[in-house]
Amino acid sequence: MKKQHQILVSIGSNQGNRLENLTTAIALLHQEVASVVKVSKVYETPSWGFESDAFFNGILLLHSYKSPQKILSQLLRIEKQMGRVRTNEKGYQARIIDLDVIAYDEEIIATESLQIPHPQMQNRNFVLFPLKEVKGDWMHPILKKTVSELIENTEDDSKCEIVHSIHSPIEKLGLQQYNYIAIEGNIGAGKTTLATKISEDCNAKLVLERFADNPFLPKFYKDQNRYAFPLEMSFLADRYQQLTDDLAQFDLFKDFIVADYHIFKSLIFAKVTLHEDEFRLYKTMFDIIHRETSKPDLYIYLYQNTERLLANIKKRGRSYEQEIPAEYLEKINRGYLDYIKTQTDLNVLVVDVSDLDFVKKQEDYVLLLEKIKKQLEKSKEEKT
Ligand code: PH2
Ligand code: MG
Ligand code: MG
Repeated sequence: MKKQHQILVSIGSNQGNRLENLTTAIALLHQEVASVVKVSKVYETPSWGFESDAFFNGILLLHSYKSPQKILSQLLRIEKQMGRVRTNEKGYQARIIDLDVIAYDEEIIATESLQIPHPQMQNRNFVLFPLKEVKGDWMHPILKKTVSELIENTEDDSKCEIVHSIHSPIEKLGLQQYNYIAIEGNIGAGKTTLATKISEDCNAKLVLERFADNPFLPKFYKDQNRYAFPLEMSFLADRYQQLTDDLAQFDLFKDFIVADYHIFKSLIFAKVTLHEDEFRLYKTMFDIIHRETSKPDLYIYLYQNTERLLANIKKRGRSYEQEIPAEYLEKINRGYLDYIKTQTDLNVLVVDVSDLDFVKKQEDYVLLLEKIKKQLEKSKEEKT
């Protein structure tokens, strides 16, 4: 999967309740445009380049798959939505909100409607100071200078003082206080996509199943009777090894772990694919092994209707998956739901994602994050 783009946006206001204008814009951006991952402190600074009231300024780090043009047009829409009117007068005007794209990864874009990096950024303390906080390692792709070097070299001597601090919508979710979230779901439900996005946005360590390495999988889809048992055993061995390694290896620079599977997946699939006597043997082995693995703080089951599962499988195009029949997917779904019903001390969140698109629609992604937050808080309250 492609990584999301990192977009740096400058935010400013010098009319009305300036702090409220910034927080409103941040909330709207996160809800409708892209994940607002980091927010700098709020700086107060005299109007630069024109006579007007002092500004509140800051820098935001956004994560998104969207193009720079798309981001720009959505920023302009939010400015409008908040009541900004652009006049035909020459020069800068006082404004309740201004949202500018400063950088899009380290790309250079020069079109009539969009210039990236922002052509004035190196001349503005109110951009450089907060930028250093949010992404100090960013390198200007034309000037070939780091943010610190741009600050050393700037001719701007205007005052730029920290006056407030605000948390980013991602920080406000509070996921940092947990250890381990497992995302589950049927084949093609979107587990890996969601786990990857959450890990990027929330600074989590990502644990992905190494499905592609399993030599029995293509054989199994051709001859289930012959290959189900070695397939399930090798999956179990692999998942156990990976989870015990990855969950034990604490990463100092990450806030928690997000995985696109849970060890019990093995048992759920084995129950569907194995004969009864084989399953009994398998279950004995499983019970010995799984005791050693730690339990997630939250187990998310992404429910997706069969039609969309089949469409997703087709779209990702793994050749050996193309013949999977709808009945098989329905059995697996049943297996998951039966398992979930019996888990009284597992913190489970079932989300029907059939009508959601958490990659293309930011609102859908935010909805999912809010559900995750609520479920984690609920279980925390129940424990105390
Ligand atoms: N934006 C401008 C022009 N001048 N001065 C400050 N202090 N802050 C701004 O955001 C700002 C400015 C054009 O967009
Ligand atoms: Mg501007
Ligand atoms: Mg602008």
